[in-house]
Amino acid sequence: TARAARRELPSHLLAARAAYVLRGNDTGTLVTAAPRLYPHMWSWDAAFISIGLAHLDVGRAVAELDTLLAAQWSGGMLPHIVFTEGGADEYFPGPDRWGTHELSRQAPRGPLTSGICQPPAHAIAVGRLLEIARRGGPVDRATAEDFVRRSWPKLYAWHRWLAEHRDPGGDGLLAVVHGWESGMDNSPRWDSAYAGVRPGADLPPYVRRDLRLVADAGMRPSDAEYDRYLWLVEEMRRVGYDPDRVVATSSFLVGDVFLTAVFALACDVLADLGEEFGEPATQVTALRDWARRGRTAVAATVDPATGLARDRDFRAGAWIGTRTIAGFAPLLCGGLDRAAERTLLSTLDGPDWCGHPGLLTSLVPSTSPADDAFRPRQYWRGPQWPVTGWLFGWAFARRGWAERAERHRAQGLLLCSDGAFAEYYHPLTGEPLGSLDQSWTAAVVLDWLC
Ligand code: 9YW
Repeated sequence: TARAARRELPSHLLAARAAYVLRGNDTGTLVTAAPRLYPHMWSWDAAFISIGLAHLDVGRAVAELDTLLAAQWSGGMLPHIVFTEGGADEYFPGPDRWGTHELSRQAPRGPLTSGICQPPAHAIAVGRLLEIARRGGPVDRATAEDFVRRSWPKLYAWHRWLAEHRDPGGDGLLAVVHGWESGMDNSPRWDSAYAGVRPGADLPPYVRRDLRLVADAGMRPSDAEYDRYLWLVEEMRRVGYDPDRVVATSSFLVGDVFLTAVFALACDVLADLGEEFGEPATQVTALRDWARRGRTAVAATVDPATGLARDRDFRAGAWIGTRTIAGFAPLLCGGLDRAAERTLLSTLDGPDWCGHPGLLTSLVPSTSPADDAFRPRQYWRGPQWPVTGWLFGWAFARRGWAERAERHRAQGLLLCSDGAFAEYYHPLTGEPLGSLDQSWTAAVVLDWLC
């Protein structure tokens, strides 16, 4: 069987190897997302990576988030990529193509960054980091507590930016202006919205670099997809990355139910930290309010026919009903009534999802194995991603579903026990896919193990 063919490392070797991966990808001030494919810092990767680092060295974990926060735009946005100097030629689109430092007054002049954002998992990471540090000695504890005080206002500004500039419907469903912002780059969630993006004849030419670095181009997005990705960047350049003009002009504007759920969760975590650390009551109240609005908005997207949450294409004025992992967003943040939540949980456990008879492990696949859009080897079109597995497991524990969280952790460890720390895995065979030695995979494995 597929399982018998897989090597399974014992826990202590797996942990040692995970630590080695994080060490190997560490440039000193940041851990690159992956050794070759992604030689920079990605925003939500940095959040998960800091959780893994906290198990090894709390000071280093704090430094990771400090590096990201140092790249925060003056308006509050945390950029989706912080570019390392050395890696600039290795990855496309790099800082020249984004040109944020030349085109936007809000962008930092150094380090250079991209001009979009990613899901706000950072407060979740800070909360977890503090928890881990408090299990250590007084120095770890003081380091983490000092960091919470230092980072809280910046994280608050980041959340406020999302609430103020990314809620075009005014109901709490936060929008992305690029599939990259969702963190699920080529998910079939975005296919219909991308179909409405028409790259102009004046799209400046470019050369992809990612294809040289994966064994099989079929695991990566297609060229037609890349043209659209780059066209959206071009549109943003033309309005100087002004947040409201971007929302007004982008040919891609989609209410992202998964990002909104992460936001709602992160707002609550940040509010909890704010209460504990005596941050301004008005700001704590604002966070609670955004969390509530987010949860309500997520619940309101649920398709009465399937029970799954949906994204909202604001340009087309249409719901997006593709069966992807985002359909389970309400399980992350709550907000459903009991009956609806029970239905969604049984869908999750059922044969179209985690209970699919062909799956090697029961982590949530990125796309339903029962859907026509399912491609088991292709990126966000079917593979299981350890990092989203961690997020669901953590949320289940927070929601009080201890047994479900524990099952999730065991299944995640089983998937990752080959020690390859792949970016994503074939859900039917467990074959490691995409980049190997991916930092956030190593990080979540460390957290699962410790
Ligand atoms: C790209 C770094 C990033 C993740 C995203 C993932 C992928 C980058 O890698 O996107 O160039 O395709 O989709 O979520 O942050 O790990």
